[in-house]
Amino acid sequence: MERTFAIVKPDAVAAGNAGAILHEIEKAGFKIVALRMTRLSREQAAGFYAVHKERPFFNGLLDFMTEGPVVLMALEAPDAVKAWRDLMGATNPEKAAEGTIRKKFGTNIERNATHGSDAAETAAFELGYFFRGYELR
Ligand code: FUP
Repeated sequence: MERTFAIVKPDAVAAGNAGAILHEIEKAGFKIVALRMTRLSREQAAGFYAVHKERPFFNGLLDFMTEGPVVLMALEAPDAVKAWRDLMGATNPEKAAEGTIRKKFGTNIERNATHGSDAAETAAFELGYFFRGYELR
């Protein structure tokens, strides 16, 4: 078993798609280990996306990620990091495969409905960034 970190981003929550996305996650066989709805501060979002701080899209990404509530989740499944990224589809919804979450619920490369850790080490950092140890037992 492996764990990964997922976010239902502000676009998807505002559009009323959080429930449908959680349903897709459960249908695909993930166990939702921890879940919290919150609105990120700019500081929280900047820390989370620190690897992108030199990128031209960084400020726009922070505007977007703080514009409304998000749903934060710890997901568990065999090979969870890859399985969740496969279910989400490509970063750009226009390039995402049919049937993927970003294809169904995303709008463009920024407003792409969900986040998923890109590696096991990233998942460990991201889970620890948003959840307390006792929430991940
Ligand atoms: P992903 O791992 O699929 O979430 O994609 P990246 O780590 O490359 O990018 C992280 C987030 O930055 C994306 F979800 C959306 C945002 N982004 C942009 O807004 N513009 C870009 O050109 C690339 C990424």
